[in-house]
Amino acid sequence: MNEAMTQDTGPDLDTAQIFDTAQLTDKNKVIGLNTEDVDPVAASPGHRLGVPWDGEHPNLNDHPDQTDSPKRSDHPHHSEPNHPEPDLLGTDAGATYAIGDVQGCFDDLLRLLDRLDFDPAVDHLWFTGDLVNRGPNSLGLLRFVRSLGPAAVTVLGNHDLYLLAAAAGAWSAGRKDTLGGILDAPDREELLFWLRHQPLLWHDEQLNFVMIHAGLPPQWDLATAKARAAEIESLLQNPSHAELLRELGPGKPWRWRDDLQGWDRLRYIANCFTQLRWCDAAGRLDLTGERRRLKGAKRSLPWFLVPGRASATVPILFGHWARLEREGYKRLDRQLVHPLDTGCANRGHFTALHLEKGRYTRVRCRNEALPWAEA
Ligand SMILES: [Mn+2]
Repeated sequence: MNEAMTQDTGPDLDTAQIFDTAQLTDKNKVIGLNTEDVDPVAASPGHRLGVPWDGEHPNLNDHPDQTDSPKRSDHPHHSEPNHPEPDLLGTDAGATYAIGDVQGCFDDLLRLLDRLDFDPAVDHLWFTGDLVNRGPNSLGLLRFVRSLGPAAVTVLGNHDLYLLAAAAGAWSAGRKDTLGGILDAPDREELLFWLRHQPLLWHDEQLNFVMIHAGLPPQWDLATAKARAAEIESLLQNPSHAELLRELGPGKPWRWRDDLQGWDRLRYIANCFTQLRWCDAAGRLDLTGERRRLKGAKRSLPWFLVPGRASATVPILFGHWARLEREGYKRLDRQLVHPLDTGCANRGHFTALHLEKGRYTRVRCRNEALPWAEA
């Protein structure tokens, strides 16, 4: 893996220069909350989750969170929910929330879960990948998601692969990376083992959703995508996974062929699942977006808008593209795609989608623990 792999997430702020990642394991050292803001009545973030909390927490009212409930007509696949509405007799089977890229923003995630009234005994969380890096507490986040056991599902993103590659000695972290807390942790091996056993693609037939981190090339239908994901997953779960991680990265081949072999084949597959945003009608990956000004079939489109996309019949949840709204792509529910990365690590929002109800919830992120965060 090379340095260029870290250049895909836009205008990230430089954090590593100004704070020590070793501090990130100690919440008390790095959260400078104003105790005057503390509302002792409000439940503390994580109170239902068994998450250790130090008694201080942000005022939950000083930033207007928003709940966005689109019309049912925007959600054709939700017109008849697969699960009944919660009743008053306590027989609710629980909710499934799909959540965009967390990137180590653990405190913000806890505030979101508190707002959702998440109950790990009955509810489920799906994460679109990139659990780690750039945010202030990747270690706490990773421990938390792992501790949820079957209540949580995550797919692997490019930053998750960077972490695995760094741990395997196949990649050197750059100055924007905040992975030191995990790499230095006493339980790092358990965490890394758990992480590299997570899938690249998740499909729930009952809920009728597929989740990936980045994208799919137009030639792959769901069955093909599952088979391609399994090729990488089986190697990642192999003790010799370091060799794979050394070969991955945003390089050639750009175009899929069924007869691709070896590292080229695996690199293309991994780039689709963890890096892809733009591609052309032939499935030629455009990992920089630079070719989008070309005409005709060579003009890049967001992967989900390529005509004839073989995966167009299944609802897809994905992350990785925090600037998608700013690129002008909104309300993609009719295309059956649900982008959920809204830039938490860059002072954006967290977005959660209640899969059974088709309801979006957004919480503004604060990154209180980052010294460069605005007051
Ligand atoms: Mn990503």
